[in-house]
Amino acid sequence: MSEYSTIVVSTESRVATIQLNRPEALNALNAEMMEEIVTAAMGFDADPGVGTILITGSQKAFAAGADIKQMADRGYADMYADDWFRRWDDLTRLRTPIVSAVSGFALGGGCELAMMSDIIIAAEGAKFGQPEINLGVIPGMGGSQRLTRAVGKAKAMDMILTGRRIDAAEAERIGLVSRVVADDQVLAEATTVAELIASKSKPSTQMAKEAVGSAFESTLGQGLLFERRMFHSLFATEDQAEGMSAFAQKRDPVWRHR
Ligand code: CO8
Repeated sequence: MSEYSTIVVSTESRVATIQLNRPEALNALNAEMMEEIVTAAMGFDADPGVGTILITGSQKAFAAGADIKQMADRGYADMYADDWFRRWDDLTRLRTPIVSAVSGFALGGGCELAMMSDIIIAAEGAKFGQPEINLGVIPGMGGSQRLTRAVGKAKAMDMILTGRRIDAAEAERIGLVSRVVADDQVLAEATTVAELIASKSKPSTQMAKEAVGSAFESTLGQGLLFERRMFHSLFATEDQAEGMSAFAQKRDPVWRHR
């Protein structure tokens, strides 16, 4: 029996999959699910047999938001005391690349969870939105910050102030998602991407993720220095020597560290 009740996990070909599994609530993210997602992802991050984490939902919903029913009766003191949603910070500190396969609704916390991943592959029918304004609140899992950094002020304000949903085509046009594919291809495409990343040298993929991530956390000067130092440090790895010799010898590299 699975150790989790709100998610289903599996590992194959160095890709660990976390499938959100509360179909009765369109995968609304309650406290238990948040805990399970973060715990599972942290375990995979520490597993040398895992190169990529893949997060997915159902065909109808990636996740329709934080669980409104669980939050409805809470007051300010409860929210502050629990520091509600703080646990998500742990997910964003993982070094393993995270790919999300998004079908159906990715609303509120669902959109924010997708934005915590590194690559979003969307189905043509996917719908993204930050509808919190219609509930008398605002995004609370990073939407005002990550969406604005991803798509800029004009679109972020449009989505967050009006609560308007956007379709996958618009999400790709504004830079929210990496790729859009046919509805029945989303998991296959995301798995292919995840396996490709997992087949590469792990120090390189982890440092690449850290370097791109630092663009969102630092000034340009600090980010450029961080990138350069990471780049230098990769010259301490066998995989740098292997990758560059393989190129010169016109053969595929055989990575030592995956
Ligand atoms: N929370 C709890 N239950 C939900 C949620 C949710 N976010 N979304 C759907 N459900 C439940 C429904 O209540 C329903 O349950 P039941 O059958 O018991 O009535 C079941 O899932 C199926 O949903 P619907 O019948 O509504 O399905 P439809 O296909 O008619 O509609 C929608 C789908 C459009 C996605 C609709 O369910 C909807 O609008 N959901 C809510 C979307 C939303 O507002 N999300 C944002 C939530 S708030 C958030 O994520 C961040 C909060 C930040 C707060 C900051 C605090 C610090």
